[in-house]
Amino acid sequence: MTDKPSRIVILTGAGISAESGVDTFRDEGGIWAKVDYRDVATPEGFARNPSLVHDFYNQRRQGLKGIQPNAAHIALAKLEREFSGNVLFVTQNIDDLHERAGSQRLVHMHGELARALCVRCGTRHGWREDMDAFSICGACGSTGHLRPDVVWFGEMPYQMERISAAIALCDLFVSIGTSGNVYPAAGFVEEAKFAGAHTVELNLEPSEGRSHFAEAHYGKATEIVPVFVERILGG
Ligand code: BV8
Repeated sequence: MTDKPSRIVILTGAGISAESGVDTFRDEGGIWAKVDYRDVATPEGFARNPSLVHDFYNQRRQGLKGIQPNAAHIALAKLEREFSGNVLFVTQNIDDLHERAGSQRLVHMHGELARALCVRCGTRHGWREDMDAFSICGACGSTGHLRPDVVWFGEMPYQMERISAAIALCDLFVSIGTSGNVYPAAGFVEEAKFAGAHTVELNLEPSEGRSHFAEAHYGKATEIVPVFVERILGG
């Protein structure tokens, strides 16, 4: 990275929350090693067995109570506060660690664990307790129409136009803690390259998309992300 960037887009995945104690998906012993994503992270799976899906997300939502943001989340929030240019965080994660670390310009492209979506009236609202087929929508009062406000496989991620517009204008694209398996997020690095941005991967190990990045640093997010942020702030 030669000159000081002015517009940064930062994509994060499960790896940035790993050191906070949140399971990743595809590492050894990860979430998809314990449960079939087709059963719990697709609309078809929810239609087939809603209580299995509610249990899957209730467990993960309860887990939010015992975790804290780590040094990587905190460094990114510092970058947003102190950087003179423009930063947008795009996370695939559905935990709330970025916002709890202080990040504000944040897009949860795969939704949020601590929110509910009513399929009857379309309202989205905060939801931190267990959810089941008898949960009542606070907006329309109906029962049995709530689902977790997360984006399942086969569903359109949130705020894609805003994300693509930011990538088209960025001069630095950083990918942190993602295996680069899931689209359209995994394709963002190529959009950034096309826009002429410098592209950087910060991960524990090379991802599926490693060949697309101009620069890469491998190690634990709590170690390499603060160093990278200081380099950007230091100029
Ligand atoms: C869609 C939310 C279209 C719920 C999730 C091509 C183009 C477009 C779509 C597709 C395509 N090819 C295939 C598709 C379909 C599909 C897809 O990508 N499938 C894959 C499996 C091939 N994509 C979709 O279905 C998407 N929707 O395309 O819609 C459309 C168009 C029109 C109209 C309607 C629809 C929706 C995808 C979203 C699915 N939802 N989750 C939930 O969380 O339960 S995906 C799930 O994977 C999570 O969101 C997760 O964030 C995401 C990505 O995983 P990662 O974050 O990367 O986690 P992973 O474990 O894989 O990797 C962790 C990494 O961290 C590792 O590399 C590891 O080394 C590293 N790490 C570990 N520890 C550390 C660390 N790094 C640093 N420090 C550490 N300590």
